[in-house]
Formats: sequence, C-alpha cells, structure tokens
Amino acid sequence: MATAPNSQNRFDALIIGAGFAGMYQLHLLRERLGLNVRVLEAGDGVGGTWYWNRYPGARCDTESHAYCFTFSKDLYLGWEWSERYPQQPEIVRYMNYAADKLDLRKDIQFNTRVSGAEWDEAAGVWRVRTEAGQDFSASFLITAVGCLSAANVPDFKGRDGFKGQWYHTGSWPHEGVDFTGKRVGLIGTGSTGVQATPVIAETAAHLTVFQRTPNYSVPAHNKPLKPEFQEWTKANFEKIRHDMKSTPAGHPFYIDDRLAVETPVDERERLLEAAWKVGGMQFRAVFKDLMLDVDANKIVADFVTRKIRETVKDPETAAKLTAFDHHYSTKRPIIDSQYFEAYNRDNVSLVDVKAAPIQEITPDGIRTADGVEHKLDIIIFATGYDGVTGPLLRLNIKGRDGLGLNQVWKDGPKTYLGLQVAGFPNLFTITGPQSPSVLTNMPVAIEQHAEWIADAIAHMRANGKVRVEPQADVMNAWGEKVQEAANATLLITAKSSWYLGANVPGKPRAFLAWAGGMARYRDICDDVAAKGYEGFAFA
Ligand code: N01
Repeated sequence: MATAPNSQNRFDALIIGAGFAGMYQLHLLRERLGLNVRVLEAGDGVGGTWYWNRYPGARCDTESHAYCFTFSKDLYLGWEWSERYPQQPEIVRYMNYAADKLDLRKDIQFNTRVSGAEWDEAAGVWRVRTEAGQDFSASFLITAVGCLSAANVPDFKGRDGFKGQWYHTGSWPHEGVDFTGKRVGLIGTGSTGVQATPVIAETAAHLTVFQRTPNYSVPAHNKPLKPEFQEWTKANFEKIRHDMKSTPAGHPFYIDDRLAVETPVDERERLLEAAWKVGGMQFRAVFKDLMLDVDANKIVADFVTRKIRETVKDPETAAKLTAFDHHYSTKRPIIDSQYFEAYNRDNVSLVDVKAAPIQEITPDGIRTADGVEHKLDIIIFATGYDGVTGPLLRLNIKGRDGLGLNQVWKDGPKTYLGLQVAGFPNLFTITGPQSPSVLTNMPVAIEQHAEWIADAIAHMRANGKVRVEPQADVMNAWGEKVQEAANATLLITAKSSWYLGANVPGKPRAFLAWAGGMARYRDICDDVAAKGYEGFAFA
C-alpha cells in the first residue's frame, strides 16, 4: 500500500460489495447522511451472491414477499414476484430494479475486486487496494461481502488433470452449461446440491451424486403466485414488515407455542402432516421445542425420515439418504423441489463417499476408495463455502500497527455484535461473524446492520468524533454470549456443520453466528446505541 491515492479516490466511506447489503448501505449513507461514498464490486452488475450463484435450480428458500428490501414501501409496492420462492434470475432482476429506482449505479465501480485494506493511523483513513492496482482511501470501510461468497473447492488429487469441465456452483458460467448427453458428477448434498440435482437430471445422460453426509429436506411446494396473494402482500406490507422484524429468524411467520413432547401422538401426526403440506421453512414452525429438546427433535426427524423413505423407491438408496449424523435442522435446513424423487429416475445414482471417500480425480472421472472409477464428462462442486469469516479474511485486512484480521481470528472470529473488531477502527462488517446473519432471512439482518451503522456514523458526526472501535474486553464478552446462545440450542450438536466451520480443512471450530434470535439481537443493538454506544470507544 505504498502508493498514495489520488484525490479522486478519497471518499468518506468505501463499501465492498453490491449485493443487498452494499446497495442499502450506499443508499443510507448517501441519502440520509450526505456522505461521499463509493462501492467497489467484483462483478459487472449488482446482486452479490445472486450475481454469482447461477447454477441450475438456484432459488431462494425464503418466500418472495419476504426476500426483498422492506425499508421503503414505495420500493416494495413497485415490484411483483411471480413464484412462491424467487428464482435466481428474478432476484437479480429485482436487485437491478432497486438499483435503478434508488439511482445507485453512479456510485458503484463494477469489475473491481479488492485485494487489500490497511488502516493508516496517522491519516485516520483506510487505504484500500484493488487487484487491478487502483488505490482508494476513506474514513470508513464497510464490508458488504456476504457470508457465502468464498468458495470451498476441495483440493482433490488430480483435479486439474480432469479432461472434462468442472465448476463450483458459486461461480457458475453466465452462459450456462449444457448437460445434454453428458455424464455429470455432482459432489455435495447441501442446499445447493439438493436444488441442482433434479434440474440437472432432466437433461444429463446420467447424474452421479457423491454424498458425504445426508441431509434432511422438506418439500418447498413452489408455485406461481396468484394475483390475490400478490394483492394481499401489498395491502399488508406493514404487517409483513412488522412480523419479519418480530420473529427470531426474520420470516413473516410465527413458531407455534406447542411442545412436541407434550402433544398426543395422533395430534402430533396431524400437525406434522399439515406442516408438511405447507412445506418450506414454515415446516419448522410446527413445534416450539424442535431446536431445544432432543426428544422433540427426534419426533420431527423421524417424521421427515419416514417421508423420505416413502418417496425413494430403492431401499438401499433410501437408507443412504437417511443415514443422518445430526439432529433435524441443526445444519442449515434444506427445502427442495423433487430432490428425493430424482433418485427414482434411471439416470440418477447416489454414491456414498463417507463409506468410500473420493480418492482422486482422474482424467476421466472420479475414483473412490473402493477402487471404482466413475466416468464423467462434467464435475460440479456443490461443496459450499468458507462461510462467514472466509469472505472477510480473503480481503487481507490489516488494522492498527499492521495487525492482520487473520491473526486476530486465528482461533475463531472475535467481534463486538458482529459489527466491529477491536484494533480495526472505523471498519464495519455487515452481517459479520457473531451476528444473526446466516441464521436469519438475510435482507432483514442486512437492513438492521446497515441502519445501525448509518446511525453510529451520524452519532459520530454529531459529536465531532472521527474514530470508533469496540473495547477489547467488551468484544471478548460478546464472544462468550454468542457461545452461550448457541449452547442453548441443538445447533451446537451438529459437529459436521459449516455453521461451526467444520467443512473447511484447518478452519478453527467456532460457532459463526448469534443464535439468540434476530429480534433479541435488534434489541441488544438498540440498547447499546441508546446508552451512547456502550462498549465502543470513540476518538
Ligand atoms: O454448501 P454446504 P451449499 N468431499 O456446505 C459436501 C446457502 N444456500 O452450497 O456435509 C465430499 O451446505 C458437504 O459434505 P459434508 C445456505 O445457507 C442458500 O449447499 O460436509 N463432499 C456438503 O454435502 C447453505 O447452507 C440457498 O459432509 C464434500 C456439501 O458438499 C449455504 O448456502 C441455496 C467435500 C456442501 O454443502 C451453503 O450451501 C443454496 C469433500 N471434500 C445455498 N467438501 C438458498 O436459499 C464438501 N462436501 C437458495
């Protein structure tokens, strides 16, 4: 970072990323605070995660009418969703609509990937460098890089010698991939693999799914939205918004007060059947004790297992698909459209790579430890992400005295409220680790963070303060609260979950998000602000 930035590249605030988070933060800082802001975005359009995730079947698991900005009624009323869950292209169209309506593009520099950021203590600014060698500086640096944008591509022996094509779902070719007549191998059965499987199966000559850990999934029951429902959402905007802000996961539905363990068997069965018919994320709202009590969880897990076994015709495949190693919903819950049904097709097969792990990628396919070579033309890595911390660590951020974020986080993330890190003045991390982030409907968490950050900067300006960072002891205490919140749920029991960093070799094991609920978290943040930003040090 030796080069001094020229005056044109000096801003009040720099934002990295033009997804939901970067777009709203830009809007707030520019329109509410009048700041001179620049967004740096690696892609050549808005959309963030949705700009890159164009894999077959990519669709949001949150229902359309709740997967959008709700800070502006005008913006909400001006858009119409076509299906119960929005498909990736529709989400990108929506985000372009929002960018146009809010006139955001003029302050976003596309095709610009940040390669480093360093705090300059003497000048009191962040110096940011891009891969193309451009330098920027700003008083505030705000990361809006998403939680799932750093791909996890396992370093299998022989990968680069594969004669066919291979892709990670998180950086899918914009022109698409033609599977017609191809033998396709798909590694990974998380949300992505489950969404992609039935769609790829429709055109591939053969699809082989390589499963390490089976996952529970419930039907999404996607469908076109009826005009009556579209009108209802518009007429009930305030209620929907209120509900999203009041619930633990930011969805506009409430978890039932009933306890599974106290509900008679017949009644339990009736309720589970009804919830199964509703499907999607709402299925989990059926009992209050689902994520708190092993016995309650088992009741629901057994029901889902039974449904899967009824769907998959081949008993051996069904057994592999239900050899679960975790309690229901303790890894990211999955919803699907015809995933288990896909295994009833003649052109789909399942390979258990826990029993016989992938040994190497050969020029012609994948060899597993039982000596079988699975011949393939295309390999798809649906192998997930270095979640939550990965996107931040790859920015190569250095705080005071050149202290690397990777050094501070070598044993796991440390933050205050997931918003700031001691030693990194004026750096804000939207949906950062130890905030609700991935445990919520993301736009809700994003709006809350962006608003809190804008308020904090406004507070500083009103009080003549130029620097803010958390006190180290307060930050450490927050880490303990995050751990306690996770320990109070069954989430902590899923040892193979990416929520714990288990999917990336060498990643420290730490629960990555605040599991105490979005509404409670909002209250905590509001309380901190009301008490003069208690726990933060200003200069
Ligand atoms: O990734 P994952 P994802 N050998 O980490 C397997 C969000 N999302 O992209 O479980 C063999 O969940 C791995 O196996 P295991 C959502 O938050 C949202 O599917 O580690 N297999 C697992 O099966 C989600 O949680 C939506 O044993 C290997 C899979 O790859 C998050 O993104 C849609 C392996 C990875 O599953 C990530 O989902 C899609 C190896 N070496 C995603 N390494 C919507 O709402 C990994 N695996 C739309």
